[in-house]
Amino acid sequence: MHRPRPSSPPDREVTPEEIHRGRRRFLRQGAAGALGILAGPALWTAASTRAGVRIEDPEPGPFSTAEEPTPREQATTYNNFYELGTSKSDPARLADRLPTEPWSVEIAGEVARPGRLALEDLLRPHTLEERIYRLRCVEGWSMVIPWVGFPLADLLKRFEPTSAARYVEFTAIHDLERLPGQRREVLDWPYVEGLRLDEALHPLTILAVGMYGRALPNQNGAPLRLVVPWKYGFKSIKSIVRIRLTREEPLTSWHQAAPAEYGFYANVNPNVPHPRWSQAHERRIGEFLRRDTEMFNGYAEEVAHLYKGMDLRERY
Ligand SMILES: Nc1nc2c(c(=O)[nH]1)N[C@H]1C(S)=C(S)[C@@H](COP(=O)(O)O)O[C@H]1N2
Ligand SMILES: [Mo]
Repeated sequence: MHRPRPSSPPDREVTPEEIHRGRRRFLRQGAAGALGILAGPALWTAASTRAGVRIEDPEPGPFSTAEEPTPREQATTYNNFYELGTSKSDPARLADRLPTEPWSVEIAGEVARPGRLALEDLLRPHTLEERIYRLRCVEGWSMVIPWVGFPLADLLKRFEPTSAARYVEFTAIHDLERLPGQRREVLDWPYVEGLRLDEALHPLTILAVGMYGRALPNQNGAPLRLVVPWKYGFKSIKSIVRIRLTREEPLTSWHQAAPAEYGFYANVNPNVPHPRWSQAHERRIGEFLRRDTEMFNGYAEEVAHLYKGMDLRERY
């Protein structure tokens, strides 16, 4: 993550590994423009995040599971993305209906430096990492996905949250003309999600721009999505256009739609059933036998302290 930039050489001995990386970076600076490779920090362009563009050399990030990733084919054809339709096959089928260029993100609310940035300017200072995370949907299926992204904390800190900021609200694209799913009022559009500020700043929480070594396919939330691996999949909001720091707990779409079924926290918890089904087991996409669901989706060691003293049945 703290990879030295070419402009600021580290004032210690340069290791062979760094020389190798430096040369690779140099080579891809030449190749990037010509081939449209999603390249290092100085080289972002609007085209860099176009779905499917190859991501060169993301750093291996922390917290990756050693489990086998779900086949890419399945992770990109079995999706929930209600803006494109409510069936699992709609998002891949209608992916080209999502307009992703140009893309900008507004940073608003309780920050010292609010503003709207073109996506490439938002991304430029960040170094991409690959993190292989489990993702479990509230419906009872799960996947293992090699994400490419960077810690949300790094981005939030740039905009300097004020001392009044306690939550982060995320809003997804709203385009009634182009998004087929938004013609139906299955949710009160746009899709909104939220985190407590300490959850948002947790080092597991990332903004993803890619998966499987390539820029995000539209159906997986291009060009920018949240990934919060210890929470049910619906917290990992896709196609983000606004990030707002707030004093109050945001009203999230799924909670608003069905408050008894979907809470603000939505932590993966095998001990707290959904009102209509158990959450004790899950089916890993591509596998036949069901697995036991783990507390906090297997990330308890990293995140359990965030909820110390909280009644997780009350605050589901
Ligand atoms: N904007 C938006 N984000 C969304 C959704 C959605 O409908 N709209 N569905 C959520 C749900 S329920 C899940 S399980 C995950 C699925 O992510 P994936 O398709 O990349 O596996 O996206 C989440 N993010
Ligand atoms: Mo989900």
